Amino acid sequence: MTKFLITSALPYVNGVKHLGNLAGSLLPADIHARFRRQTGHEVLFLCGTDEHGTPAELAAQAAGLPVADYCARQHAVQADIYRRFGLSFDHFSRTSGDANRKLTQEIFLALDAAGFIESRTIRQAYSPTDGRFLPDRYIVGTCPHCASPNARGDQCEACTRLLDPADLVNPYSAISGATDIEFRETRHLFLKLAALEGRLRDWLATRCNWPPLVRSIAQKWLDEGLRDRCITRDLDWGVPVPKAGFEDKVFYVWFDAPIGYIAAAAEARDDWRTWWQSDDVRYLQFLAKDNVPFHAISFPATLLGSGLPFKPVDVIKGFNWLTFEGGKFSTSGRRGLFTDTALEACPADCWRWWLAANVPENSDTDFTIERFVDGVNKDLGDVFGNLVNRCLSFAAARFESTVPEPSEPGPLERQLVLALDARLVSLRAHHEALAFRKAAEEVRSIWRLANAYLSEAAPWTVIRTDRKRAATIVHAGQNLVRIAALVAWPFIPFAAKDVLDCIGEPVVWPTATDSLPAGRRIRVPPVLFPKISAACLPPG
Ligand code: B3M
Ligand code: ZN
Repeated sequence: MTKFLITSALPYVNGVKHLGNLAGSLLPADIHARFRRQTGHEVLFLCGTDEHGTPAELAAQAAGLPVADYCARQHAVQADIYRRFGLSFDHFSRTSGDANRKLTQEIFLALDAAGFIESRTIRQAYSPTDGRFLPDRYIVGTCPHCASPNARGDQCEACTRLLDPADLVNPYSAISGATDIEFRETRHLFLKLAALEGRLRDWLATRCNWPPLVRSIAQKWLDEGLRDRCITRDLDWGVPVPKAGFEDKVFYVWFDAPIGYIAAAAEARDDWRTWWQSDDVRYLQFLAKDNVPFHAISFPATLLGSGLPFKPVDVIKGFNWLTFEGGKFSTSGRRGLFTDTALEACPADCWRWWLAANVPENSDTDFTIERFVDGVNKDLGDVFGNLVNRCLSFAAARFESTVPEPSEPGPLERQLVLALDARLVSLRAHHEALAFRKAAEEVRSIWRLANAYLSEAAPWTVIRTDRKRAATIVHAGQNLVRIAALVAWPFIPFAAKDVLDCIGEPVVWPTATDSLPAGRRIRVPPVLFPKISAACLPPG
């Protein structure tokens, strides 16, 4: 048994997240956490809301609420949505909590003592109209790299490059729209990333098993040379900087947010140090590609430089973008489908299945209502739902709602076990390799295999002449229903659990030869996946 520490990127607290956010970190992390639990491992699965920084302040302002109240409210809204999506976090934390403040300050002090923090005078964007400095998202302009007109002071969303406000062309204030931006001198603290480059390279060299998307982004960063990063901001909301002369500043949100992973563990478990400080834990992070630089470079550098015994990540699984009907999802522009409205339109399992089976793993993937409706109706309705219903209903009608006593298996059953065995081995390998699309494909193949067996063995015909043989087939069919539900469980936990409850089975990892005890009473679930149509879905 290995211990698995699994984290999903912490969604910004502002606003309800869209399906792209779900597909690009939260959902795959949950599927993996479920798979690891199902195969008998100890798992600590953590997430939380990222509550500091300018996104939270700007959204609170727009909502007319004090930022602390706004964050508390939005945290609860997001936590509830994720619960309804079946995301099985062991803890859903908040980066504005005490644990994160203490840990962030402790790690900063250790970095400072080790000589990796430097105070520098910089020129910062200042708006006389607003009477304040404009860090990060408070300033907007044209990206110097890709010419996108909506680049923010900290990062260009279009090309994902990290920016300094001074890089922006034609900058203006996000508060007032004022263009009279000046650059004034002020003192800030920097994390000396350049001085940590050697250590980071050595550490990254031990991570050669990372998926190519993440490795190439990390490598590109290293090859371009690391620039020291300013980790303080002129804001009120955030973790206070524990250093003389900086009392009126807070840490940059990207400094404290990943430390939130450690804080979440500290809040969740008394033995949290064993999760963060021991070698028998495998630590996996799930995140979208724009978050890779922070997780592969700056957060590991922070931990390595601190000299504190926190374990940097073992594997980062990064995702490309999910697009919506040919364009970008946009939270600010409310373009696309959002997690709250999605749940009103269709059960969580439908979204989970489609998004996992089409997860933007090797390239960007386009969500369209048509592809979604078609995929859900086929895979969940025609294949999985149909398998469960026709098999269990037949057993109910002809075998008094019990598991019949089987007789000797025939050639069909022997072939079936061999085929299933191979598929289960490959499914497990895909899960272990974090290959989500392939894992979903394999699940679909197992469902198809089960349906093909039933169609070929045709118990409804056989029973007219040979009840004993029909009993063997129905028994094999019920075993198949069990396996079909068990392999489905990480993907569609609600429906899978309903089916397992009907046949009286717990969640475990199946083998091809497992067999339900004859005589057990079973129930037939209602139609698992009634057909959906585009008409029930919001237009986005
Ligand atoms: N909140 C960005 C995002 O939601 C950021 C992730 C933090 S992970 C420590 O995409
Ligand atoms: Zn750009």
